Order: sequence, then C-alpha cells, then structure tokens
Amino acid sequence: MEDLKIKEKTGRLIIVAYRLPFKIISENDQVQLFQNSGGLVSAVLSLVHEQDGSPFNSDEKIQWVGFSENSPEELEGQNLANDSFQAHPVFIPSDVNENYYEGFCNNLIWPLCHYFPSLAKFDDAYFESYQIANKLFFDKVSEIIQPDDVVWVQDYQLMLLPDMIRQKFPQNKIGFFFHIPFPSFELFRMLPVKWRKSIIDGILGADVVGFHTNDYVEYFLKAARMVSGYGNKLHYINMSNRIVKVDSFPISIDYRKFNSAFDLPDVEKEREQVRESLKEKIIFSVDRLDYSKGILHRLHGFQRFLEIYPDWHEKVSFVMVVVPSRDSIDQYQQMKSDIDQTVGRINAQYGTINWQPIIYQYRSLSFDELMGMYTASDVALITPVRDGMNLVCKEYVASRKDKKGVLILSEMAGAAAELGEALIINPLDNQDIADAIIRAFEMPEEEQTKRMNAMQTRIREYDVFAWTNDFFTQMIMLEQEHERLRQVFLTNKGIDDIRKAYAASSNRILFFDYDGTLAPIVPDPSKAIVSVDTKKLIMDLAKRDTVIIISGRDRYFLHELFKELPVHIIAEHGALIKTKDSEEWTLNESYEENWKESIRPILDIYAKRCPGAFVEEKETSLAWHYRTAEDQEYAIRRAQELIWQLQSFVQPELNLQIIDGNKVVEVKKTAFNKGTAARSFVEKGDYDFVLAMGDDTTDEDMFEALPSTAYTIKIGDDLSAARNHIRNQQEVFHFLKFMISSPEE
Ligand code: GDG
Repeated sequence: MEDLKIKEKTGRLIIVAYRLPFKIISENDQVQLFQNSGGLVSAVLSLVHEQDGSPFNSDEKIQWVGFSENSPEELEGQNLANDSFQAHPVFIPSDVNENYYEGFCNNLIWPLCHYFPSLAKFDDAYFESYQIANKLFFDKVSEIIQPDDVVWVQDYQLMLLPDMIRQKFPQNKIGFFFHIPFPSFELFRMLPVKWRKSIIDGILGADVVGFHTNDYVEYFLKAARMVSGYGNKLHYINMSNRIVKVDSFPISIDYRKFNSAFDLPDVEKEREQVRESLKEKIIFSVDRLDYSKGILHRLHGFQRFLEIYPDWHEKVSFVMVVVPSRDSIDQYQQMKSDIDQTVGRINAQYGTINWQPIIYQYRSLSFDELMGMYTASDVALITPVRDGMNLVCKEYVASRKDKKGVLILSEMAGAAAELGEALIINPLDNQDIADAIIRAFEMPEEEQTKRMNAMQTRIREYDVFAWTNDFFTQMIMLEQEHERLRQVFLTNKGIDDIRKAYAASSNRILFFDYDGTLAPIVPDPSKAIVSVDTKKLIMDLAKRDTVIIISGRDRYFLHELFKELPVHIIAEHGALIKTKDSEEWTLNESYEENWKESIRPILDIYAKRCPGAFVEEKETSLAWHYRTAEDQEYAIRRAQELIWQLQSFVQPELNLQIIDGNKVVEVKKTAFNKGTAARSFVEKGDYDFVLAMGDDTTDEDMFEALPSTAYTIKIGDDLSAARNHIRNQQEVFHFLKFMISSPEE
C-alpha cells in the first residue's frame, strides 16, 4: 500500500459539500463552530490526521467549502476554524438558493434519481440557479486552492463543479462522490438535453467518480456514452488527454463508534427504559421524512402483520421515528399528513386501552436515544422504496454488540447488495413485510447471531475509513496510470536518439498502421490512399528492414496498395496475415466462423435507421461505418447505442470484441488483435531495433504487446501506452525520412 501513496505530502484536502459540517453561532460579535459528528466528517479527519501514509499534509487543516445560512455581515472578519477544519462559507442569495436547492436539487434531481418522475418539476429558473450556485462554490474554491490540493466534491448539489475546477486548475486532483442512486438512462434522459449534457460533462471533470453500487456505475457509464459520446473500457472513460475512473465505493459507518456505544452508561440507561416501558417485541425504524424511505409502505406492511397474526396483538410495539426534513415542500407536507392519518387509523383499529401498536415520533433523537432504540429492538424495519445506500441499517447492525436482533431490509436500498444476511423484502409487497416480521420474531437466537456476525464482519472490514481510503487509493493509482500513459511528444533529441539507434542496429523490424499513420484520415475510407512519397519511403525501408503493414482493413484493399512492395501485411486487426514472399493469406488459427449471422441483423437495423451509415462484412469481422452518415451528431448517438446494445446483449461465450473505432463500430473475435499478431512476428526473429507507429485505439494492443525496448509512437495526443507521441499524420513521413538519414557524428 505504501508505494501507492503520493510521494510529497504537500497538498491539503478540500471538501466541497452543500453544507458546512458546523453550526455557526454568533454571539456578541464572536462566532463559535459546533462541529457535526457525521460519518464523512470523522472519515476525512482520520484520513488526514490519524492514519500512517496519509496522502495529505497533516499539518494543514481540512478546508471545507459549504453553504452558510449566516449572512456575510455576520461572519465578516471572523476566522472560521477549529483544530481540524477551516470553514469557507459560500453565501447564496435566498432567491437563488430557493430555485437551486429546493428547486433543482430537491424538486427535480432528488425525485428523478429516486424513481419518482411524476414528482419531478422542470423549470428553466431551476437550472439557471443551479449554474449560478455551482459557480458561487467554484469562486470560493478558486480563492483558496493551491497547486497540490486535492478537491473532493460531494453529491448531486454540485454536479457542475468538478469540470469548472478542471478547466481552471487542470493539474489539481479532483474526486466526486454521488450519494443518491444514479438512475437508469430511461429516467436520466428525461432531463432537457442541455441540462443532462452539462451534468455528465460537469461530473466527468473529476479524476475519480464514485457511486454506492455497481448498478449506479453502470447507469452512469451508459448516460456518459449516450449523452456525451464517451465510451468506457471497464471502469475507465478515456477523455483523450486524461482518464476518469468510475467505480463503486459503498459508503459505510464508523463501526467501532456504534459497536462500543453499546456499553456506554447513558445508552444502557436508555435501553433499559425502552425495554421496561414497551411490549415483549420491539420493532424500530428511523428515517428522515421522505417519500423515498417507504414510510407508508412500512405502515401498510405492519398493518398486514396485525391483520393476519392476531396472536401477536398486545405483544408488539412498533416505534417509528420520523425526523423532520424538507417540510416546507408541498409533497412532504402531504406525506406527513398521510403518515399521521395512517398511524392514527391503525392505532385506532387495533389498539386497546393497554396497548398502542405504533409509537410514532416526529422529531430527531439524541445519539444516546438512537443507540438505546437500536440496541433494545428485536427488529429494525428498513423499507425504502429507493435509497442510495441507507446508513441506518448499517448502524443497527454495528450497534448490536450482543449479536441479537434481526434486520429487515428493502431490496431497493443500496445496502441490500452488501447485507445479504438481512431478511430482504420488497417494500411494495405488504405480505412480504408481514411474513418477514413473523420470521424475525420466531428466529432462534443462534441464527440471529450467525446473521449478525456475518454482516458485522463485512461492515467492520469496510467501514467509513476504509471507504475514504479506498477512494483516495484509486485517485493515487489513477495518477500512476496517467503517469504511465502521459503524452511524451518526441523532441528533436528524442528523434535523433531513435535515428542513432536505427543506424547502430542491423536487424530491424518496423510496424506501421495504415489509416491515420501512413495515410490521412479522409471522409470516404476508399479514398484514403498513401502518398507516392510515403510509398517510396516504405519501399526504401523494406529493402533493408522487415516492414509490416498492420491494419484493420480487409486484405484486398491492402494487397492492392502494397502488392509491389516487399512488405508483410497483417489485415483485419491480426486475423489475416500474408508474408512478403508468399501470395497466400493465412487465417489466424484462433478464428472461428459462424458468429456473424447473429450480429449482422443488429448492425443492419442500425444502418437502416441512420441514413448514410453502412455495414461492411469483412472476412473475420463486421463493421458499422458512420463516417459517411448524413447527420453526424445523430450517427454518433446511434453508434453509442449500438455499442451499448452489443455489450449488453451479446452472449459472453461468443467471445466477441466490440471496437469503438474512428467513425466505425467493429465486431470481431477476441482471440487475436494487432498485439498478438505483432508479437508473433517479433518472436520469430532476433531483432535489435523494433519500431511501431499507430494512431488508433486498436494500435494500443500492439504498443502493449511489444517488448519494453521497442520504440512505440502514437500519432496524436490521446492517452496511449506508446512511449512517445508525434502530433499528426503529416509528421510521420518527415520522422521516417529523418530516421533513416545518416547521423552527422
Ligand atoms: C443520503 C442518501 C446514503 C437519522 N435520524 C436521526 C439520526 N439519523 C442519522 C442516521 C444516519 C443518517 O442520519 C441517515 O442516513 P441514511 O443513509 O439512512 O439516509 P439519508 O439522510 O437519506 O442520506 C443515503 C447517505 O446519503 C450517505 O451517502 O446512505 O442513501 O439518501 O446516520 O443515524 N441521527 C440521530 N438522531 C436521529 O433522529 N442522532
């Protein structure tokens, strides 16, 4: 792990989140900061101060940029700091904040991301304010940022910020974490075109983008592809001059804090009080007032339980705490009144003089009260209809030092992916909830302990500290990957060194890609013809060296162009090979037929729907070309959809590779590529000089596969595994001409 850390720990950590983690109270011209004890706060504290090998300068305070409800006048001239944090308040005029926070964030993004599109309100003024507010956060970051600082932007209130920072401070490392579900594309596409593009491009300003689960990652990758045309390779998006890592980092809690609180005297007292005053079995739930939390669904499930299990009447208390939140918004007020009525109805229907089935509290609990309830309850009933992660269920599990109690958890919570030993329910299914309650009540203690143990181990091992560490480790690894792929343009000295090495060697092998390397990229692929001069140069080279033309083109095209030259030809990305002394083409032995008929119809449909695009059937691959499409923007979108469909629906056992090429989507067998083909040539001879030049993504296989002593040269400035870059195709000729000229010395 140590070698993954940043060498010079000079940077500070800047957190940007909607809220500052303090209450700022000003009295008699003096301000005091009251720090919240949220998970993120303790996690970042430990990251900077406590752990060995922290990537940050531990002498520096953590800089926290966030909205302040105080006025600038109130805070003027005050140093807003405590031992660990330096606060940087952002002041947002109330009219802007209303359209930004209550409007765009809570009336649009929140319902859309929680699959309540009918509650989403679309208003131009919302987006305008969202842009203005993100810019206000940016202005504050600009004021304080220093060259080595790492910025970590939090959540859906600040989706435009990473790119704003990237544009002005390209060298700083930026992370972004999204705390709520990222929705499927069907929902995301409901956002107006301009808004959704700003959001995707905004988030992709970060180096590492984190979500809670793999599903959210997948949905985001699809949105990035469909909205902005950015393809991904596994978890990476290549933005040409940098890579973005998009991955899941399931947020967690401070396990030890919750586990050890079990023995705190005040918690014990709370627990005993609860136990004494309530019935034999206690069910507990706590959440903010929100339609995503499934509060009404929970009540309906509990009602079903009471209905079908009368034996349990008067033996169970359901303590339901709802914490006030956003209750200035109409929908929340309406929901609050629905909850009040439903609780009243159930209590009236089933309650007796001695028994109130639901004890409903609309308030927040102190930490001790919360812990008292967690540790006194037989069941935690957590039923969100959608929840990014849900920390309450993790806290419940962690707090059970006695290893008793049963967690009933909705399958729609991100946490369900990690907590498989909970009783997993569908919150929309009342019967499912009722069945789970009875199962929990009847569960033997040994089984409770077994399940708790398994879940506790998982949460203990991946607690909130591991979460932050994981995120920053990915940032550091990405930096190393960038270092590896960094563009190093050949200098005059570099070119001269290659010339000298060329002159000093006697057995040389040279690989040249065709389109974009030997020939320019032109709109009509059939007109991409190598110039007479370049051809003559290749002839000169081929007289003394082993020269290989390595291309995705078909064999007929390449043969026609190079037939009179003594060169080897590799066609169709390594599938077909013709050596210079032979007239025969040999098919790569790994090639298998009979996969095309299942793929061709898909490509044909996409070609029919996109005027100007066409399907080319090569011997060993199928290609969907869109360079000739009439409407390029439309064709790019279609190409991305096609890639997505092929990736999602093509069975893995077909072993097909989908290549997002230059205005072409190509499908071929995975068993071979330019890398395997090039290596087979190099291994056959004892070469003392190896050179490979290419511009395309498929040339990366070749750069990766050749020995580390090879001179690998990428045409253009996209990130590449090649050792060096030259700027454009025109320079290839001059470079080669110079390489073979004799050194002066
Ligand atoms: C968002 C996402 C994601 C609640 N009531 C009291 C109280 N709490 C504390 C809990 C817990 C936190 O608030 C709630 O966290 P959740 O994760 O359950 O839910 P959201 O607020 O919606 O959070 C969510 C999270 O961000 C993190 O990424 O998991 O999916 O929606 O820590 O303990 N604490 C006290 N008294 C209360 O009355 N002391």
